[in-house]
Amino acid sequence: MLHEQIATALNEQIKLEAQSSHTYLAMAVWAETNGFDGTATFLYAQAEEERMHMLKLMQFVNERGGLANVPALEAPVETYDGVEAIFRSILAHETSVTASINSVVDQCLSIKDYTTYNFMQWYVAEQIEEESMARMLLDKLALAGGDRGALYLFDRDIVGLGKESAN
Ligand code: OFO
Repeated sequence: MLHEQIATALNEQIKLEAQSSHTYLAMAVWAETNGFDGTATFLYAQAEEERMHMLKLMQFVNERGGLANVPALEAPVETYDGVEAIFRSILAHETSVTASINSVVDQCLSIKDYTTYNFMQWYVAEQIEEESMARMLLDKLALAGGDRGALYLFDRDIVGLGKESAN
């Protein structure tokens, strides 16, 4: 049976993953309607991935005798100053998701819930990947320096990265 404190922490994480999916979806819509079709494809795939992160947590909570909450979500930001602004926002967001996951892991250790601790290691590894992907894309955008031709290539090349990360 899931400890109440852990059930609460996991439900908060479920909400955060759902909010992430929602946020990526709004970013994808912005990209698609502003001529960045490759970036939109990448972001739609990220939105799906975040939904999968949410579902995996929900199933774990339910399987361990808890009750997964289907969360109410906040309306995401819908307008962005450009692709770089999107990836800056993604990095800040993913950094906060990592902090939240670390907090769940801390709580698991403090109450000796080693099963959830083990389960959460998948999320710990996933966050390393998500943060490093955002940093790598920001580095590429910094190199592009706002040049239209370079941005065109960025938008073309990001499609493959989205497929790689959607596992
Ligand atoms: Fe679920 O990893 Fe991003 O938020």
